[in-house]
Amino acid sequence: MRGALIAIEGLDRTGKTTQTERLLVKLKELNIKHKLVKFPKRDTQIGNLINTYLTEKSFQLSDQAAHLLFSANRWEIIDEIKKELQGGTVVILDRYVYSGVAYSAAKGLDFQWCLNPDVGLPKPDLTVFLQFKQSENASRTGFGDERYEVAEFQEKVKLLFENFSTNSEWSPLYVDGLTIDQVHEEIWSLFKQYLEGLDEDLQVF
Ligand code: NYM
Ligand code: MG
Repeated sequence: MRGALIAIEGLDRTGKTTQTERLLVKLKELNIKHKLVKFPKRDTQIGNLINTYLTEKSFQLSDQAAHLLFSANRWEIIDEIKKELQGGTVVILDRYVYSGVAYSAAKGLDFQWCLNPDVGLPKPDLTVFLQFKQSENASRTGFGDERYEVAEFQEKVKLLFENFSTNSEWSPLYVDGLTIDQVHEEIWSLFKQYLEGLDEDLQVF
């Protein structure tokens, strides 16, 4: 049995990080082996560059080069993730390939071109996509000042994410009007069937 690979996806400010933290607490309580990986993973050399790109508007990089850095940031840690899965650990991803494609394609890059560098990465067994039914997101306060944290751009990203909604592992979760606890309960109800681990091999993008 291998561990499940679970991704939490969504636009900025939809509560991904809060929810992944809640999941970790629960998994700890239940004594289930788990590992969280947050992408971009900013504490590697590639991740450092990405962090500079996101936080310093003066750091100039072509959209293509930035895109490839985000993908490289996944590839540089994927063997470690696979090893954890083989050892029976549940791996939770806070953003993954879907963010990679949606944010770059929203800038006008070709969708398939955006997916290509990630082809071969393992597909999650479950992807929970946090979203707002209303485009309430656009008017939400609390955007930081990183690159991309602009309402109009987020609307474009949202449309691009919709391309994945036909994937079999894709589970949209509307968070409008729900409390943090309620969202957690919803995620948990999707999540719990994967806790025992899986026999089938990982699929790949
Ligand atoms: N982002 C994230 C991308 O543009 N491509 C990617 O492959 C990934 C993983 O990074 N606005 C963007 C989306 C976010 C930004 O992520 C930082 P976070 O989760 O806010 O730290
Ligand atoms: Mg963010």
